[in-house]
Amino acid sequence: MERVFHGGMKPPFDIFVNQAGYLPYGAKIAAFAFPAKQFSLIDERGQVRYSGETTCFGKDECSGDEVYNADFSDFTETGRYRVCAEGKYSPFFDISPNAYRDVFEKTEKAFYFLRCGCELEKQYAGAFTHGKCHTEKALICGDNGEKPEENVETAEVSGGWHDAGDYGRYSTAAACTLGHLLYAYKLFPTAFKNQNLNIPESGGAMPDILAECRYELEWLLKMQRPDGGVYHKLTTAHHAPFVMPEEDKEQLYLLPVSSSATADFCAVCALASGVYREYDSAFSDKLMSAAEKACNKIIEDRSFKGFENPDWCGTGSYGEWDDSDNRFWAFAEMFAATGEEKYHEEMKKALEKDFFRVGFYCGAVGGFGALSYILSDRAGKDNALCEQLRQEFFSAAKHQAELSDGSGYGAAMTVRNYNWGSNMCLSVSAMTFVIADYLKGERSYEKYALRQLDCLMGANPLGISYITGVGEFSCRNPHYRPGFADGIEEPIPGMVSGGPNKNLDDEAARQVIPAGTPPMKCYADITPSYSTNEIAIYWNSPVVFALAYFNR
Ligand code: 9MR
Ligand code: ZN
Repeated sequence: MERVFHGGMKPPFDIFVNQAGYLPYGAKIAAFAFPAKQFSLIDERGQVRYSGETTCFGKDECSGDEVYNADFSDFTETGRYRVCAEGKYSPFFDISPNAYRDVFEKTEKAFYFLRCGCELEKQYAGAFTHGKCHTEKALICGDNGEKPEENVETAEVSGGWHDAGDYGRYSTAAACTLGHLLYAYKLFPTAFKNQNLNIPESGGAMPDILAECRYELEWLLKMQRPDGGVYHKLTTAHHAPFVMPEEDKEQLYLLPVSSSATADFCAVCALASGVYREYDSAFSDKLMSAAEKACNKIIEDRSFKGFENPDWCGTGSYGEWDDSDNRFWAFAEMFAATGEEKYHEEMKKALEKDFFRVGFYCGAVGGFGALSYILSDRAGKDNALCEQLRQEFFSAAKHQAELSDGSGYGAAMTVRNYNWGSNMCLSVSAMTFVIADYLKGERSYEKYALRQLDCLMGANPLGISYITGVGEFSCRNPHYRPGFADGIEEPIPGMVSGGPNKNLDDEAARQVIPAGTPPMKCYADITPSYSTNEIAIYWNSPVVFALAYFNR
């Protein structure tokens, strides 16, 4: 029987902790919503190993809870413990330097499970096998999204990762995900060296994470038209029913080129070209010439081309209303990759527009551009501009730290942020804290990054770990098609659920979550609740980024 849990129900534990555990020298703060003055840490033999006083946080706006915190940061002994107060308990968790190893590997391996266009074999996928899927050719739509006739031009575009709970493949979502993962590798390469994710490429010279990203890049390269433009997405006309991917035999379509997709493609190919050079120079060259072609396209044609679904298509649209951030990222990466002044000039021109310069979202990719520019060592770099961008990261981190301090659960979130995919907001905050510390060479925001991860992995008002297979009480019924169709009770491990969404954008959530439930509890661990419990590649990738920092 499926175990159902949702906002409005009583969590199985009353004290909420990071169920993956804590690092010996990191911050360790549990939270709960009942009054208690004292708390203790108990080991597996029932021995009290630490006692302390709680602090009353008071009323927490996003959860509606009167929150108490138990801070045991100064307890550093490795072991397995739970927190106890007033006869109530947390789940067991580890204090260990390796507390985040397993979740790091699981969230990375999740991408393998989303591979499209190949069979997932038992030796790598365990029980979660599937047949080769979505390999038939796609029909190319008209430039304005006109539905093509059955016998028009087709293209071979197999491969890549399924985007999310659906089987679509979307260029901007792919680029954003690859941005998170490739920057994680660039900044913290030691976290990824010598990993064995048990994927078909494991054991090769290339780190597994790069082999996995390459699988997506090889597909993304196919999304480029001969003129350099990049198709916005590749999907069927409507989302498939809940069948295994190989059973989804509907016609695939390539939907029109967008300038956002073309710019993001340019950016991520230029970035990847540098990352892969030491492992495969031919692949690196191929990426660079694709990036150049896309770049010429966005220089030649400066008109903004967003994307809107034509009326015959009901899959995700990933609409964008402006492409300045995408262009900024593209030109910043091209400048970093080539040192050519013309890209530098274009980058500065893109910066004249007003956009969020430190974003790491699919619709706001400025942060990648800023990071690229700050990290590049090209002659001619404008140091004042560079410093400005660094300061933007610091002020974003400062602002988010204030938000975190204003939350009983340490979440750098406001009520406004609890929308579809709110866990991305949480984990992008963790990224921002990590980047601020990285750029400063300090450890001032580390504890805030940890609190975002805590919140994601169980130290939240529902006491649930939003990562499948991580922790004693984690989500079990995320919205993704094989999760239902494979007939296996356990979910694929390492999948990050979208998380609480105050707007309850689906009927299933509205049915089970009581009206008036506070934003941070608007979550339903039931398969049909796509707006609170779907998975997506770009909800996993910022988590991988933050975890890379703590596993480096
Ligand atoms: O995250 C997107 C959310 O903000 C939108 O409201 C929603 C409806 O258009 O779409 C979400 O994105 C989905 C995409 O369209 C298709 N793949 C799954 C994405 C995550 O739910
Ligand atoms: Zn597929």
